[in-house]
Amino acid sequence: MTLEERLNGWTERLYRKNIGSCSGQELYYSILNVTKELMAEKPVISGKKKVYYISAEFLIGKLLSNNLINLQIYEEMERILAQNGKNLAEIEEIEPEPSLGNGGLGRLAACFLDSIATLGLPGDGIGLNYHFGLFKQVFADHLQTAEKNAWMEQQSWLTRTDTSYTVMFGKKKVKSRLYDIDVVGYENGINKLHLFDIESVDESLVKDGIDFDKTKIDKNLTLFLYPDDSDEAGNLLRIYQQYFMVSNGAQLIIEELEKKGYDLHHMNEHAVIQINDTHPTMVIPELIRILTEEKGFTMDEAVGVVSKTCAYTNHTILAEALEKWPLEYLEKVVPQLVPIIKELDVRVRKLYPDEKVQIIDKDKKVHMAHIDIHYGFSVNGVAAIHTEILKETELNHFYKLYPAKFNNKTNGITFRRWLLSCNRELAALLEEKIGSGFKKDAAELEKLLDFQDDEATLDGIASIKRGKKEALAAYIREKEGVEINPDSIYDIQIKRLHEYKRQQMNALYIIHKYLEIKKGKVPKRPITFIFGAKAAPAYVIAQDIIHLILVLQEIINHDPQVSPYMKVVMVENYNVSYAEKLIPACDISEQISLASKEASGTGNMKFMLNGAVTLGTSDGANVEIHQLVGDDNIYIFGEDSEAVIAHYANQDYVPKKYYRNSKVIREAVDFIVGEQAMAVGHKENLERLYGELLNKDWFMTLLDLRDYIRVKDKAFQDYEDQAKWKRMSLVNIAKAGFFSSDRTIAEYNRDIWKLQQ
Ligand code: 26Q
Repeated sequence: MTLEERLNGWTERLYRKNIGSCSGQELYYSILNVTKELMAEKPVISGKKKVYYISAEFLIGKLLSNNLINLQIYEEMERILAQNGKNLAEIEEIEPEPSLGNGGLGRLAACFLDSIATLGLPGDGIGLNYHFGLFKQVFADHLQTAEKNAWMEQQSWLTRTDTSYTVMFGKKKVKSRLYDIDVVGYENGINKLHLFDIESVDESLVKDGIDFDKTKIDKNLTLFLYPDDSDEAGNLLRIYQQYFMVSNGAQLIIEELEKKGYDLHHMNEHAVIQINDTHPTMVIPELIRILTEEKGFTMDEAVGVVSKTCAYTNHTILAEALEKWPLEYLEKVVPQLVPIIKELDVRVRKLYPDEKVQIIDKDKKVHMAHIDIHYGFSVNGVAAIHTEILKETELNHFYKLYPAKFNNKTNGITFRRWLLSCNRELAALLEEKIGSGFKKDAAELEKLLDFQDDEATLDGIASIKRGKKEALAAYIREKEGVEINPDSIYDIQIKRLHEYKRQQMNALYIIHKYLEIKKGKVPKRPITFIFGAKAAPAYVIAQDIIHLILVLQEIINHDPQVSPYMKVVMVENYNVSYAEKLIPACDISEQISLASKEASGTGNMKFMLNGAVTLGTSDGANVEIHQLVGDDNIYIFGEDSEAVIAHYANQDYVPKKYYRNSKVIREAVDFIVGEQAMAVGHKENLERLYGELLNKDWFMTLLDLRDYIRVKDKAFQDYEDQAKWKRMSLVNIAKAGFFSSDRTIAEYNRDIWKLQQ
């Protein structure tokens, strides 16, 4: 049967219509069903050993375009629709975006699933099916408000399975239900994303906004993803969610091993469990509990084999983000794990007296990362500098105990989504110039370097960028009601809102530029400053920073003297789909975290791949981008991680000193509580932010502000040398191959998983 016949079959079956008479919505469901059917016909990837990637977050984004690309039927589908007067790109818009992640860590998990399947490695994801995912962001009165994001529909990529397990919370019993999403590799077979849910979940518990009764675990367990990116303390519900995830995961893994007839004593020869940050850490004591209580293992045997099966990835060095749960919380939620955790603690104490490496500390808090490090066989960081900091500073005590466990796996991104799908025009140009090999081997992008002096290629890339900037302007006009100028420079910072990422520093630059223009110093070319960011609702200063940016947007865009030269837009509800529109249109990629604080960053890689130039600190993967493209093709500023770590150690950073010593800084900071801002914004938010910057500034905004202004101005100036800029853009694309998640996953497999191919 041809693809067109299949599609017609579905439109007839579902709606008694042919393709041409269907609405967009009807076509979306029909194509969804065709695609699911085609995926079901693909072979499941199998082998002697399989990786289970357990993660509280899988930020998968919309799936239609990607699945069509990986099945290699995108063009054909596009043609069939066009012949019937329909547009595939428009139909893609209809798909709701599942928001099953906060940001980087969740998106990384999704990129990894794509690459695992593409490399033909047996590997499934295990996570939770949050009904409302992360909150939907709505701006009102220049403030962020949160609403539920109902993304699940009758027909979707989820397939309900017959699998159901019992999960015990002490004496309380909950029944789970497994939903699966097929993950199809590029020109390869199928793996699964297993998302567990509860049968008894009750969506009506959620009334206004995102508030709900936190006590009814059997009804609320999978309603929301905890809307927190590493800042606020967790609560009992989060522990319930975590245990529910790992208990189901452990049962699924053991069941699969037993079905295949494997001896659980050799579990490590057939399964490897990659623990994505500490959120799934309880899988370790849970497996030990099952093996000892139900499978007749001695404690030594269970601890031995589980330790050979589990591997841990660390995504942060922020102390406040390292999970520590009070033992009494665990006693309340999962009393059955407490004796196991205590036993694991006793074993550590017997070997190592050092208080810093204990599992249960003197305040009776359980350090989840410590369980992973003692009872896993691998500990990896996510960028070279991050792993070095873990080894030398944050986890140095552990590194001394287990040097061989530590390894680096620099993050990556799937080029199927972040090039082939979101920038089809650029992908086509690349194919024309360097052939199609880069689609399977991203390192081949380097062939583009042969074209650095080729005008046609340089102009081709520039004109694609221009087209994407126009498309973004149209989209922003429609969604945000803001007019932006495609002739302006697009300067973009999109990522979760956090003080360490320093959106506030970017805002201070914007104030500085505004004041300059007011004084008559106008930029050669207009600049558009674009932000996208959600803030954890309980993270007060983050809310204040969003408020400031929205206030600046209001003031600047409505100032007739200034708005021809600069505009500010903070897009509402930034998510994966928005990123797919923003990234191809970007000229300058803002990666300005305080050095040592951003473990890796992955947006930086997506921008580079799409021809943007990075303006960044020597932090995370920026360091590796810098090494790859060289000094001439990146803008690096600010103090480096060693200097920053020394400031913390010596406690010698005093923001007021920088404020006093620089008129530029003073004017920018004072603007926050000046008449103009106060007239538009809220006194409470603005004053609190002002006070924070002057008196605390834990993430050292003022430390780097002057250098940031200097280097950013230089970047804007360089943009006027278009010959130079176009070459920079090309070099960035050519050097991005290293950041393919196919490379990252090949390294995980080579060094940690050791699956056969
Ligand atoms: C912890 C405790 C209680 C509640 C929530 C949390 C929590 C939730 C989410 C802690 C951390 C996260 C997410 C972290 C994250 O996204 N980290 C990012 O991971 C990326 C992939 O490795 C890196 O590129 C980023 O640098 C890192 O910030």
